[in-house]
Amino acid sequence: MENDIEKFYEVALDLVKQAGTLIRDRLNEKKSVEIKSGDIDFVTETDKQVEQLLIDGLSQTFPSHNFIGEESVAGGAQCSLSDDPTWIIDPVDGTLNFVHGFPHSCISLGLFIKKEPEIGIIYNPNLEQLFTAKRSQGAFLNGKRIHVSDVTKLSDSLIVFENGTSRDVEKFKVLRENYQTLVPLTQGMRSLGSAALNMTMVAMGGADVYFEYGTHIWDIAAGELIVKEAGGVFIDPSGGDVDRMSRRFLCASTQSLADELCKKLVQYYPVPRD
Ligand code: LIP
Repeated sequence: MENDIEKFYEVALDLVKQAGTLIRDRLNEKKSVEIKSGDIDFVTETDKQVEQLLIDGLSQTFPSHNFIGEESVAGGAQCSLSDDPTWIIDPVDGTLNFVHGFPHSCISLGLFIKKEPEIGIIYNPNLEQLFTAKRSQGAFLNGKRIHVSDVTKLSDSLIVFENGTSRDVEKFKVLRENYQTLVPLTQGMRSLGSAALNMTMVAMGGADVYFEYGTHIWDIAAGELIVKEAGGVFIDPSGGDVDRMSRRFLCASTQSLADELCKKLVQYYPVPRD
């Protein structure tokens, strides 16, 4: 099994680096943008080409593997996780950033086997940041081991807070209430506009906690393993186990910080689920 994981990882990493050139070379080009689910949920030709490059390359080498890709699902493909090896792909996480030429967008690629994460790769080709993890083997940034911070209290924390792409009135009431609660309780709030890159900030100890309502399984699939392998926690925003299809999660440097935040949050349950 270990040899298989190594082979899966090597093939995937090579494809991610190839696909990354498409994002890097086009960051400052004019882009044709389509609106997906309304508001500011955009998709570009690059999103689709990156996803196709990854699926074609992986299925050629591993024909029995399954896929959950953001743009394939948007095109009507199934979004269901079986026990079989399944690659979960966000081809350009931070698409709005990419459209604007704001260099915080990345490829997020996770491999799940028996519904558990085995490989996580998050690559921002604009800034040459490559975050990787294999289960039980640690988390890395450009080959250097990373670890979450040791922050245990909200009053010592830098928190990541995203508005997301929807402009749903009910969701914004909850966001506004949580924002007003958390600003005075924390040292600062940040937002990169990419769930995957936000998760890598927690994994490398640059931020201490990040939660979001409205993400999809492809936003978080690689980041889950990278945060866990860096020593962090990955839970539901109300505490307890994450339902990966629920479109809500929280990751943090420590359980005590996560627990303190959960107690302060007004909860929101996105529909539909993934
Ligand atoms: C993005 C997420 C981000 C969220 C945005 C958007 P995309 O993914 O990574 O966390 O706040 O609304 O969903 O659409 O750029 O792949």
